[in-house]
Amino acid sequence: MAEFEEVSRKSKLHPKPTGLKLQYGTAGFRTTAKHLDHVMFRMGLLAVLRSKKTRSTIGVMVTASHNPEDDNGVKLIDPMGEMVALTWEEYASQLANAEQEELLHSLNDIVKKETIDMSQEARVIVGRDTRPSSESLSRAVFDGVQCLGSHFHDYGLVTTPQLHYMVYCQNTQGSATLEDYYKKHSQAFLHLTKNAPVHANAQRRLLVDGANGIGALKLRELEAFLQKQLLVALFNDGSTGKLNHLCGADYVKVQQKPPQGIQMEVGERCCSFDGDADRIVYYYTNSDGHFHLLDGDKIATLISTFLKELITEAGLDLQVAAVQTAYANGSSTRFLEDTMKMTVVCTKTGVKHLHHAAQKFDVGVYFEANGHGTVLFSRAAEEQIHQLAKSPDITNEKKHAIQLLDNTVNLINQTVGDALSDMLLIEAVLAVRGMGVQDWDAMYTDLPNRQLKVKVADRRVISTTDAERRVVSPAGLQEAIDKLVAKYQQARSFVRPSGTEDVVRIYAEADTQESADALAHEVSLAVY
Ligand code: 16G
Ligand code: ZN
Repeated sequence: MAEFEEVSRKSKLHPKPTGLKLQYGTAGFRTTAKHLDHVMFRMGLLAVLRSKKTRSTIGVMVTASHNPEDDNGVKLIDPMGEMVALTWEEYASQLANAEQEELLHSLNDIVKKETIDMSQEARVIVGRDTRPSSESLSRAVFDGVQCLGSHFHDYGLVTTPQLHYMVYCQNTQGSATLEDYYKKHSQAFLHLTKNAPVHANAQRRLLVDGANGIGALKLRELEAFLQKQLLVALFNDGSTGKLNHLCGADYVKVQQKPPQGIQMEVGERCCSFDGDADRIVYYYTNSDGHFHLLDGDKIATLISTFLKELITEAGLDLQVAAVQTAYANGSSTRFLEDTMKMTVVCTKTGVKHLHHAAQKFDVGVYFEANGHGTVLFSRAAEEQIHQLAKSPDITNEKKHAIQLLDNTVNLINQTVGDALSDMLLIEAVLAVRGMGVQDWDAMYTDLPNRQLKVKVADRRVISTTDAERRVVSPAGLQEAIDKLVAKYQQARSFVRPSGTEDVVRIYAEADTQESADALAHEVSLAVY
């Protein structure tokens, strides 16, 4: 273990609090920033091993997304910009939880299990969000990488999806800059919006709540590439407010109300990012003061309808499917299946599950109701679109559709949900179709719904099946929920243990808000 001498020395500077156990959860490690220094150091080590194993660049993102400012977290990004493979999540937990004296043993164990050639070069890229703790925690990652004799590149402040994209570009094109990211997305946006009816140009004003986080900083950078074709009024830009505090996509979605710090006029289109800008939700208020939320389900509907129409107009034979979770509003599922005649798949919560399911289709549109999502095109579908867009012998009508489609592909960050690229895509679709936010909202009417969370002694006593829609244990709980649901019209409810917090989450929907609220409350009592 001579090659680990430096690890042994440096790890003493990043000591693990004895007995502390953390789990690589749905979106990596996430907890109070105070407990994460040793985890960061060790994720630096693990990223090097993963890089040697895959002979590719690996990403390490320091962020806790929508969590409070004092939390932090870290996740690893695999070679094609996707979430790290499942077995490596387990190694991550194993390495993070090894007591100080077991660290080298644990490291060696992974090297052996994966038959890693330690002489192989490694390359790790690192990014971080704007939390006060993120800078020093990312230095702990660098320490980990360096003491295995490897190189890292620090992208500094970036959104999570930007780092995913940088990993992808490094491994497919050999280089990756933020400027390339902005150029690619803005050019596709400008090409698409050139096709907008003239009156739609006047509507391209958008109010953005930056959650006082990294998304606000990066939106400012993106704006410089947009040639004033999108007029952004940015609120919660981090200059005064606290990250995610009373603002951001998660707050707006869960509270079903506007963020603080935004000044919205009736009918104005607004959106909120989350703390690392991988989620987005839209909203507006109508003339009688009602708040209307356009969440991930509405976004998926808008985008998949647009894609399906273009595919049909271009004469392509590609299957468009939508991937949702149990949180998807029942009305959205019905609209996609019954009106749009689309295949709809339901998976467990967590981006990786949706991403994998979406990969099975020519075009897979996946969105969580909370606003995290993107579109995946199979390699064959993408190739077909690019080829046809270049073909000289197609009718003008088809040509128009295929060029829109081609630019749409270029506008999408396929590695992961991306608030910036999703925002540009939504804005482009609305502009091209000459739609306002109310027209979009009118595609279907959401069923009233309510989310609650309850603290329980041990959330792991609840286990679920059928993409988290039914409880397996404790015995009797599902029957109790079924009975409660039966009391209401158009009702549905489920409970699931959170993958990011020590709570059990409850979702209920029904024909009226009163019923949805009452059902959620009654189900929460059944969980205790
Ligand atoms: C994480 C997930 C998100 C999921 C949420 C559920 C990623 C990148 N993020 O934020 O997709 O909706 O966890 O949280 O996978 P919960 O398990 O606490 O409800
Ligand atoms: Zn996030």
